[in-house]
Amino acid sequence: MSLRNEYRNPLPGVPVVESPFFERLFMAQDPTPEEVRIAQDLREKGYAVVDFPEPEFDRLATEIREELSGQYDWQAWRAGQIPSLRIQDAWETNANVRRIAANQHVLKLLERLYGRRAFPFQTLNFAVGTQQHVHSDSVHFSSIPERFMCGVWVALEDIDMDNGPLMYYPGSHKWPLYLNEHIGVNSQHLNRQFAQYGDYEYLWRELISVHDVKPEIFLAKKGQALIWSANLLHAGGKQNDLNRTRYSQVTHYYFDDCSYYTPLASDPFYGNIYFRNLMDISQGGQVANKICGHEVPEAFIKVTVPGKTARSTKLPADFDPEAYLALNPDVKAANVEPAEHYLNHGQREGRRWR
Ligand SMILES: O=C(O)CCC(=O)C(=O)O
Ligand SMILES: [Fe+2]
Repeated sequence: MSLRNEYRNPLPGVPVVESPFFERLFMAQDPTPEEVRIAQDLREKGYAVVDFPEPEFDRLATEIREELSGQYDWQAWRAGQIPSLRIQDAWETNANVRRIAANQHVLKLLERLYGRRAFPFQTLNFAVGTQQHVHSDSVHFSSIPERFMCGVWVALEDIDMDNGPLMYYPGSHKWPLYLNEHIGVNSQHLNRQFAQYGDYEYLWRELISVHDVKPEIFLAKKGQALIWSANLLHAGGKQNDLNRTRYSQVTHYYFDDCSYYTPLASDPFYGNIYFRNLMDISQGGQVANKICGHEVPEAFIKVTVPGKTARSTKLPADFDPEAYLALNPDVKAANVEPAEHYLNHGQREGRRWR
């Protein structure tokens, strides 16, 4: 009987690579020296660099660049009107993008690192640097139990200091997940979605400063990939040369048997959970939200849709339908019942009624 069968993991809800029982759990799988190196890098630094395990990578990279280049708005980018050029979920129409996202060696590796089956759920294809502010993906994509998410970023051409390299802060993945309640925001009372994002950016800058961590820069060669942990702080470096491209693909992965949600728009103990309705890119089909082997009841997912609890079901005592329509000409033009509109939409949108 193998060690794996004898040892009962006391924390199955913590990714193996981030578990206090890592040594025992990971080693029981008889990893190769390369797998041990990757696991230790992820555990200690929050990222690991690998050669993308696809023998035809060069051909795929060239084809993806050719196939997608016409879909970007180069004019707006060169005019400085948009911060980057990206296509979300190109896997839906592009077989090469899908093939990279669903690479079997990557999926197998992630399964061994995390202790659960991995599945790709989103792709982003960039033509230039993202120049994204430093951030943790955990405010966008998180899971219960937490940290069962990772990104795999791969260079579709050589990257240097002038075409917006990826940057990251080693060790920052070990910090707690700081969510709405920690930054003192109830997302249901913001006047627009994600309005608190600037508060997160301020927090991340302050954390970097107080921990005195220095960024590392990934000067990737075509075909080199970087796996990052859910909570690793990372950013897109400045693109100094606007005439250059920086073709890259990011695939975001989740793991089986979790609930998947967006913390930015969730305040669970206030009754709002932005559950995600995911597609498994590798196998097709929807992925159910689960907790410890049980599907989250549909009724719970419905009733916790953000926006519901912040709504009052009563009209203000002095609500005047005529005044409401006069103050909101678009509502009037839509020819809807004013009181109903106010209760279902207007109050959340912060519309005036007097
Ligand atoms: O490619 C980059 O510069 C950053 C991408 C990123 O942050 C992400 O996809 O999560
Ligand atoms: Fe990110």
